[in-house]
Amino acid sequence: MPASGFAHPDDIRARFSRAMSEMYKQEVPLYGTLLELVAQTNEQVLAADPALHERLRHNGELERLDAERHGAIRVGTAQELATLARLFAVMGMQPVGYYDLTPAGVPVHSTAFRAVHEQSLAVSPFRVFTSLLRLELVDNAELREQAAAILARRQIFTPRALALIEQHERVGGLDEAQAEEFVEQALETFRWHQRATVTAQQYQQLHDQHRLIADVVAFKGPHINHLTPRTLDIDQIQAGMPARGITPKAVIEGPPPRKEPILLRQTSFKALQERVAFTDQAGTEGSHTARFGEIEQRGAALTPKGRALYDELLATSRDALAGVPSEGNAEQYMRLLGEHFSAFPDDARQMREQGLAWFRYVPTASGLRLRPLQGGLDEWIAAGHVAFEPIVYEDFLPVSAAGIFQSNLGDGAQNDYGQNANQAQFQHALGREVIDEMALYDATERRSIEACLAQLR
Ligand code: OOG
Ligand code: NI
Repeated sequence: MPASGFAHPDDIRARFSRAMSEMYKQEVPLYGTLLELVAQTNEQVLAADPALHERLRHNGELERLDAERHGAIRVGTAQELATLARLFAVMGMQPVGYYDLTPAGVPVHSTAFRAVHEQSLAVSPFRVFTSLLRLELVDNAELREQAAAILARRQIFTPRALALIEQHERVGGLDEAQAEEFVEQALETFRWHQRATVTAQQYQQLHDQHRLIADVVAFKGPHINHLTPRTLDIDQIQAGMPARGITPKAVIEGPPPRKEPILLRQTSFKALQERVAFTDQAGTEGSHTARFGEIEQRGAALTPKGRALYDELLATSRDALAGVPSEGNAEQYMRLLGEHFSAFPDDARQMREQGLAWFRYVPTASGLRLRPLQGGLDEWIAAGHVAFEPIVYEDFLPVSAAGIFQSNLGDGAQNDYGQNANQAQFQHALGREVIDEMALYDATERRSIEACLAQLR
């Protein structure tokens, strides 16, 4: 807890995510259209399911239902990544997990900056999927050096943002006025710039190497490339996008629809072609395609055992589909997913008994009435004195992230970077280790068990 007089990091994060949403709606009007569709669909789902409505109201989730759950950026250098880590720390966000995107032909590796404690997540779950370009994987030495030189010249943070980060580190927090200024200044790093920093020809060379490289290198900063609200029915939105003039990606990433949702399901609209000005042009004669909108629906966080089963079932579903999921085989892919995932129990009790998911435990009214109780958790659950519900998954999925990248980078040229995970190198750039997400779910589950024991024994 910060000392009194400091703005709470959770509040700074909540404010920042609202400011980001306002900015992005203005920058990408089609994203505003997606938000309308999400709000309307959520309303319909709630009207048709009073029990769900009541549960969300009870959990305090109703008010922030439509708020963004995540965004994504891509940076070019170790220094940029390390400074971002310091910037996100002001908002109580830490790097969780390591994602290698090279198997998908995308020359980046990534982490998710997010809150780590369930109480902070309840205030604002906003997270930023952050990728670092891996120029070392580009085999054209001349282009590699040119890109590195261009990146070395840019400063993606405002002087005031840097000063406020230092202030936060020096004294351990920011007061109200500083926090407000911090949100304004931090936002500048994520703003879109129509003016590129390279000539049309340089852009073309970077683009020919990989569209992602052009996106990272040719601009003043790591513009936010999408934001992602939460939906209560992702299948309905996927089906409803075309009627609103929104072109969805071919398939929803992640597990198939289930009664008891697991992990993360995501879909997006395809990136828009936008006008840009290169340095050797007077007007905006150029164009660039990078920014889009996404939606997500989250379910249970899985234990290592549950995650291994998920990975296996996803891999066998994909193997059974000849080729990658696309418009042409979308229906077949969804059918295969459904078939293969019948091997994953679709029931919280079974998932718990088989150790497939993480759970939060709470004493029931009968447990509280009859305390002090003898015995332990399993007996109390059997007797109805303790209830449990899955802990929500707060992270990302590498295969899904690859699908999102590919749909917005264009399905065209596939590069081959082999399998090239290098977590040590990523952490060296970041200036610290990433947190293991499983340890966080384990700690959240343990805290809820300890609270039950303390209340009921
Ligand atoms: C990030 C793509 C990954 C997700 O939700 O899995 C992602 C990017 O395009 O920069 O956002
Ligand atoms: Ni995303």
